Amino acid sequence: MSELSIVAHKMVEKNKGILAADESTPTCNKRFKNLKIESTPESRNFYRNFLFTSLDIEKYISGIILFDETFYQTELSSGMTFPEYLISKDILPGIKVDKGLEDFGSSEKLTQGLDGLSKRLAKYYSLGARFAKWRAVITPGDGIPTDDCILANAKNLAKYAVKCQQTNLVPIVEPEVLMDGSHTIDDSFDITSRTLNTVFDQLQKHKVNLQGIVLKPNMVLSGYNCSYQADITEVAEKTINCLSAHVPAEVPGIAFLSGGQPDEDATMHLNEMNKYETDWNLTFSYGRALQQPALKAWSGKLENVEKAQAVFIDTAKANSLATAAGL
Ligand code: 5MM
Repeated sequence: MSELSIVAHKMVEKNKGILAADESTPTCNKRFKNLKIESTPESRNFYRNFLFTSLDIEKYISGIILFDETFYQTELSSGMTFPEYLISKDILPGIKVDKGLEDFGSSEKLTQGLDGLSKRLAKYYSLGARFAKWRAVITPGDGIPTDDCILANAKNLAKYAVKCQQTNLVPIVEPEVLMDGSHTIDDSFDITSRTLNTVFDQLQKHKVNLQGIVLKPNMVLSGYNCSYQADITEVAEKTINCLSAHVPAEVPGIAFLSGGQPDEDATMHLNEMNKYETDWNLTFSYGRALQQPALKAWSGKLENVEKAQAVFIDTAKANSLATAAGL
């Protein structure tokens, strides 16, 4: 097996999943502000430090996606950089490398970040990163998403994936169909199908080695404002059917994003999907669904850190069990 394939398999290993801790500074500011926590480089370092040093984290977490600022920050008791510290715990360090969203027409988005990407990837690899992440955003709505927007995002994802693999970094390919909106679960199914179809077509056209990627898709859900909310079994069935129709068997694993679902729903959907026989390992790459309970338990107070770490580990453990339908 190639280095890429070995790392990709390790990222989606059974009983483990990925912690998405790659919130950009504006997103982190927003999450902190909701709980009246001051957001400074020091408070963000402190928060990531206590999450990553939670007892037994390595039993449940295979890899952590970092934002550039965090990549250069340090584990506070050893002074090691976070990538060095994670490697010492046998957790793979990853890095978000897209540069965010730009308008595409009046109501859609195109992810940016290809300029200078190869150079940035080589630097991150030399400092310990073993995988990268690029998120494309597809917006359901009136007359959208357009085929043009899906194609433009898929091309950028494929170009990013090629550059990652040239640098021996496993690309997480993240085409996110947003869950906000009043679209039905069948709309979500159709849009996710169109998106995955175009993404894999572009990955194949660009000759991306599919054994050396991890797919990070949305689940197929009812839009949050839709009057009919599909239950856990329907979400699992429709998501599996959608993925089975579009994701080639060579892909080692699928690590879902949580997309703002209630934490327990994200866990139970993953658990239900793992009752199916699939070609790929199914795990999590959650941001909010893994962090929200711990962030709330901490609320910026020193005396709450131990409790917040315990809450984080409970959440990680529940999701680890869900990767084997163990709940
Ligand atoms: C969709 O967001 C990704 C997964 O997080 P959720 O499980 O909460 O949906 C997440 O990795 C996201 O891409 C990062 O937090 C970076 O987001 P921003 O908006 O700061 O680029």
